[in-house]
Amino acid sequence: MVKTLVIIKPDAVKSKHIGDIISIYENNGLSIENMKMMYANEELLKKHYEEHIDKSFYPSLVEFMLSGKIVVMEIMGEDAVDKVREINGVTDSTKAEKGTVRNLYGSDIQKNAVHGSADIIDANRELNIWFK
Ligand code: IDP
Ligand code: MG
Repeated sequence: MVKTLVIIKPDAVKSKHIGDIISIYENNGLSIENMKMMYANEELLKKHYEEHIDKSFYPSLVEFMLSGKIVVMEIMGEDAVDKVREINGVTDSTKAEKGTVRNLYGSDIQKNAVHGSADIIDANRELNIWFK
């Protein structure tokens, strides 16, 4: 059993798909271990997205992530990190495989409905940021 971090982003919260998205994880055998709804802030986002700080899309990404409430979840299960990434689909919603969360509820490469940790090291790092 491993743990991973999922964030339901402001686009999917605004479009009222929190329940739909949580159901997809649960129906795939994953468990919601902890969950909270909140506004992000620049300090948390800077830590969370540290690998992207120098990218050209970073300011716009921060603006998007601050544009509404988010739902932050600790999700547990066998192979949960990779399973969530598979369920979420690729970063660009327009290229995400049919039936994935990003295909169903995302709009583009930025407004892509959900975040899922990249690997186990990142999952632990991110869980410590959002649930410390
Ligand atoms: P991931 O969320 O699939 O792991 P990352 O490359 O880690 O994708 O990027 C983090 C987030 O930054 C993405 O989920 C997306 O919201 C945003 N993003 C990534 N690449 C771009 C881009 O080229 N333009 C605008 N936003 C981007
Ligand atoms: Mg990433």
